[in-house]
Amino acid sequence: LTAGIPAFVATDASLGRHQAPDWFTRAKFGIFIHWGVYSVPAWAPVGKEYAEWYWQHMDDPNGATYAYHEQTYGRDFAYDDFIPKFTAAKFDPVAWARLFQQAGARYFVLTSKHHDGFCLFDSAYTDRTSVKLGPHRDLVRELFDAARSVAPELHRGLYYSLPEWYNPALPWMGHAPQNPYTGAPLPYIGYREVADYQRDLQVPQLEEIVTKYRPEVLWGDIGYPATDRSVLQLYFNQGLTTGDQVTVNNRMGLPDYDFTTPEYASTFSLQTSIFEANRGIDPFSFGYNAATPDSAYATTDDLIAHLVDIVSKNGNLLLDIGPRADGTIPDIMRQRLLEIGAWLTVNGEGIHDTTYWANGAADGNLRFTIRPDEAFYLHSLTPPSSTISTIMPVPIRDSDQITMLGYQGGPLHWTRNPTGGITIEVPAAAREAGSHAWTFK
Ligand code: FUL
Repeated sequence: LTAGIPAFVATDASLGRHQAPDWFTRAKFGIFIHWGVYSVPAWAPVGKEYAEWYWQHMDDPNGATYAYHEQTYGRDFAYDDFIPKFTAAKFDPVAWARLFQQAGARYFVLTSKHHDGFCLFDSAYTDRTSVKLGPHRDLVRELFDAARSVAPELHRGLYYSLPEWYNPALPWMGHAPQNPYTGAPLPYIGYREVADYQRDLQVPQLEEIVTKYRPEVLWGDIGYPATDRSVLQLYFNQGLTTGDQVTVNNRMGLPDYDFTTPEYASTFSLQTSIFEANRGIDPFSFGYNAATPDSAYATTDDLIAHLVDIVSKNGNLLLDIGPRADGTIPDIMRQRLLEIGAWLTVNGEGIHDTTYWANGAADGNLRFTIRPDEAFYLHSLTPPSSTISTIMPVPIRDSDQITMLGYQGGPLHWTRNPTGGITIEVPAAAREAGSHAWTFK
């Protein structure tokens, strides 16, 4: 520790005082990446199940994946037989980092280990990793290094699943790996025996990812088995020493967290403490689902409306992409990200670095954001007709001018309504200058 900097200690008082850092509350938009062995089968009933849950679902005789797996790969093809096909052969971490930047994201969070127990980083506690198996590369290291060099302003985060479904030391699903059709026991490839899952594997691995990769977001999942407060103590103390402004989510099984994480939620209410909503571009999957037709993916209109809605309610959107097993990012996902980025290039001043308007976030299809001591923004989630009216009294003085971002035709005519709201006249040229969502300042 740096001399003079008081250490966080694992007490209710010090850990409970930690808050999401400024960069995180200003970021508004991040990219979530679910990538792993499940990216090889890349299959789930479209819109119904998460494709990254393939192993769990193939284990369920009543589920569609059980039958799909038998037909496609045969009864003797184990989940771990997918490992050699997880090649990352075309993984271009520099291109990924540039894409996230072009999307207007301020941070990303990569799965360092999902529920299948396969690590995308080099671990001293298991050989079930992308370094010892599959790609034989440290994928976390490569993406972090690439981002640091080509997009240093992108904040870097790691997801970590606290449990593993079939780890023999803590079989969450009730048993170690077995053939779902015959019940015959199977190896858990790369497993090194540990006596106590939490003490000998989970806590040391969390310490490992914190110290080796210095994530600025630690995104635990499931909350079980709850980790130890010493992990947060180490993480926060390291932040004090390095100057990293770090933050932790609410799924570590601990009472101390900086933000909540609603998953695939579609409606939000304004909250005074920051939250981070997550979902995929896929209608219902984080991992790549090759069965999802392009037509089923969320449209750019949907995603931008979602982003604006969330930001107006004091949230960030962590939007997930599922790369393929070879490391390529499906075109439909790339296209959505680039379109969001193009929109943010024009309209981002009403999103990034803003805060919610405490008097009310929503008025029909309108949303509001504000820059402290600066501009007030009104966003229309649907194409405006010839006028836009608010019912709510908005903080605009008689002398203020209203413009539309992306429209070069100058200030728009506006009047005050008897209710205290305003009516803005929107010429056709202004409506046509915008797309996805229309932002007035
Ligand atoms: C959930 C997981 O079970 C999903 O697979 C996904 O990782 C999501 C973000 O969190 O709890």
